Amino acid sequence: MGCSQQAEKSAVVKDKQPNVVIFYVDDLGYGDVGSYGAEAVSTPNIDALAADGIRFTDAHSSAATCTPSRYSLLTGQFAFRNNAAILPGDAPLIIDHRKPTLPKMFKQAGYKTAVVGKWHLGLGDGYVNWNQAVKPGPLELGFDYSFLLPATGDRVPTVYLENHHVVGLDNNDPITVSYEQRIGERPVGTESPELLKQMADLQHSASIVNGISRIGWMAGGKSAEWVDEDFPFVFTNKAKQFIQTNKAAPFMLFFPFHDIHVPRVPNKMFQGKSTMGVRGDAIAQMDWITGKIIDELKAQGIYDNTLIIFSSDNGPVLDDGYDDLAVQKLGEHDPSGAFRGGKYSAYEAGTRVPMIVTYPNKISNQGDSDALISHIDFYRSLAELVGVNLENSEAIDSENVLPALLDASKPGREEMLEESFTLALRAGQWKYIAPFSGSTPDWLANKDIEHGLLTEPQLYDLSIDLSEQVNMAEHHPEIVQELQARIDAIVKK
Ligand code: NG6
Ligand code: CA
Repeated sequence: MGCSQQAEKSAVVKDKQPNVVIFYVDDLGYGDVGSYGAEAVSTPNIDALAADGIRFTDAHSSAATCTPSRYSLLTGQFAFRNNAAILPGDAPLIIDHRKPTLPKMFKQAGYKTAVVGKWHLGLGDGYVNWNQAVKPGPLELGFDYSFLLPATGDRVPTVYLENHHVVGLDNNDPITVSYEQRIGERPVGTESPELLKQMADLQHSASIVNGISRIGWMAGGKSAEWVDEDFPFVFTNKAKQFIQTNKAAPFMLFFPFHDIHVPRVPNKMFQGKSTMGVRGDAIAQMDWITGKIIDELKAQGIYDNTLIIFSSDNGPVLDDGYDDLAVQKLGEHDPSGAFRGGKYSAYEAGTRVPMIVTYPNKISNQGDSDALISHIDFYRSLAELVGVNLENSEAIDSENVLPALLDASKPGREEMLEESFTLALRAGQWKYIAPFSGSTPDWLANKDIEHGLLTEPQLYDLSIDLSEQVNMAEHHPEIVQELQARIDAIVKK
């Protein structure tokens, strides 16, 4: 090959569109991985990723629960605009498939797209018949391939959905799902506790599948039941296959984990890997999965040209419905790091989560970044990365923070909305939490969680009070008013 040909080739290789992989862990807290201070479990694969890129210290899921966070990530819009809240397992798809989405944006740039993992954004357009083609769903939203756990591990139906169809379904044993009443022949948690691997609260005590009682009832579908302990291999293999098949094309892989959501039933390979019981073992399992997928990128020679984002959909929770000893075995481990609250909470730990970005071909300035970033910003930032111009009405809440994703010294947002059961705003040194006038759901009020829902305004000065202990609202009524006005303006946008 002549000199000029070689130069041409390396220019082509250099300019080749990067692949994008988004690892989206479920309920992983700021303090839950080694590179963010965890000692009770080791996470060598995630720590290696952090050492190879940028470790963010002020990055946030857009909401403190799963469905709203995922909604915002895939649409670039706040969940409150569509009343997106935690969904039952038989809910219709809450994203309008006729509107722009993150995967459609990637397809415009010529990407192959896939989602492998937990969905929890609803499926179908009303009643879902699990025995026929289940749609609209991810394929209609712009994913070329999908392999899903349809809702959550603790919700029926406990089957995998590949593209439009339930995997391994026997037509003579059709599936029916109900969130209203008991149906079918399966035993239930309230009556047959002797069948359970973990005892559960009333909400999680309906149909028993694989020794775990779930939320909701399911009839039929015996041959299609998943085995929770197989998740690490099933999902990892599907992601690896997608990477192998599409290694030559630029691709976007969205990999939302089931881990470390309840029920936490890690494979025996990971049992005892941490000192804090199954919650820690599920973290070890999640780290292993992350490593295997990264190994595949490396084996294909495409790791350097892949932008990887590793983060979590909301903050940490210990007791989320099952007696799995997460509380009793916690020891010194602090899942939320120095921050107050956790999953469901308006305080920082509701949304402030670990976030790591790598992209060896492009990131020159690695290390820690304190840029303020919301996952809602992925949409516009990744559009910038792949060169797609967005419509005016598209991803209206998403900001372009691509410079900060590629350089640890670059700033992120100036202000940021946080969604929980109320709204909160970060601006400069301030964190303002709007008063909550609704009624706190019983299941939340009864939990040992600092949800931060108060009828009066809260204002914290994070520059001196990172763990939101001293409410300054009464001392700074003008700041409260100003920040509430900013929230009102964002809501009206
Ligand atoms: C809650 C469930 C909780 C969990 C959560 C969703 C009860 C009492 N609690 O309603 O167990 O499933 O929903 O978690 O039912 S999330 O990470 O998907 O938002
Ligand atoms: Ca979650």
